[in-house]
Amino acid sequence: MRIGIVCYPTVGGSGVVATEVAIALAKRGHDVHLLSYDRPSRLRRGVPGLRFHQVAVSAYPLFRYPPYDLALATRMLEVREEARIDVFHVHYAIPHAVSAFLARSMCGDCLRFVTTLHGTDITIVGSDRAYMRPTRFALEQSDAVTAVSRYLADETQLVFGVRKEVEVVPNFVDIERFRPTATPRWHQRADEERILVHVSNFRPVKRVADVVRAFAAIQRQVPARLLLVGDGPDREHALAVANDVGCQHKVETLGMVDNLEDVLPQADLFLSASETESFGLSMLEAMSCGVPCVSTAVGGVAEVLGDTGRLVPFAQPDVMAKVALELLTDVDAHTRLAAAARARAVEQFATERIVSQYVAIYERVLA
Ligand code: GMT
Repeated sequence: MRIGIVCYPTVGGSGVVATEVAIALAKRGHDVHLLSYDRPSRLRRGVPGLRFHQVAVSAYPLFRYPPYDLALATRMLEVREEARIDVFHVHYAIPHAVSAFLARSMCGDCLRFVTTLHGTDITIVGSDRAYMRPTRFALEQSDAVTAVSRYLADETQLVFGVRKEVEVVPNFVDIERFRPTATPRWHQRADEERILVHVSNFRPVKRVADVVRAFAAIQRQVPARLLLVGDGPDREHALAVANDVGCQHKVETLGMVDNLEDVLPQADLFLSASETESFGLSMLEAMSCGVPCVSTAVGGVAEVLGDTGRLVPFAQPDVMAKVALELLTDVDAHTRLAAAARARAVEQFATERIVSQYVAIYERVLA
């Protein structure tokens, strides 16, 4: 098939998933075209069968808000004509699904599109009334709509009242790239230092300060270090909290890293304190490396972790610390959970298994 993938190029979340879908499809021999306003961070150069098309938006002085959605619709049509695209797969509804609908209307119903919902396009942005009606309309016009968890599919029906079926196609992980290494666990090291890790885009919804507060309580009980991976608006706040609670010397900020697969296996535990999380891709990547997760019980996280992690109430870092300490002081329980996390990632969320579900949807839409 000739497939167009549309996404945001940002680190984390929908852009990562869309890029990995594009790479996996190209590896299967499909002709894949990726459209975005910048080259996605996970797009390694030179993937055979995969071409990147930049969407350029002109910034005339008159435009306080350059109309990206129009530029994208035009680019989709251009790429469709040039590469004879069979089907577009747009990741993140706003504005991508609306642009796809516009492109289809402009060419007299010449293209099919599948929309994948990732989370904040429904849970936060979607409930902003300014975006509500066009998003609902574009979802209903999509040839198929998928969501990355049952939670998000249900939320979409609830918030938007869409009549269309929302199919669940979970996110996936490259189990060869994200795999356990021979790095010794804390109980095999002389210093017994527990390594905790948090990966996110440091947006307020991630509540990174709660991760730091939980860590502060943990490191008062056992030797520990916290690795903060990623960057975003709340980074300074999280570091200020580390200062306030006196654990700043145990917190290491790694910023954006290209080699997450080398960092995650070093950790003994992953902490996530999000207010909402439709899936939690970084947690799946940690699981695949054999790293158990302790997360707030929000959104679709339970669907990802199953019984291989621990869920704690939202905004209660002390409870998170207590649960984390139980695992970080019980070698048997930790070893069992680490193995179960890896097994679940391999059995339920391996790339091939999930990408096949997308291919089946493209085929159905084109039939
Ligand atoms: O909030 C983010 O981290 C970014 C956002 C996105 O769409 O780029 O992430 C959402 O999509 C990810 C990939 O499907 C999910 O793993 C995240 O759970 C989801 N974020 C939220 O629901 C807050």
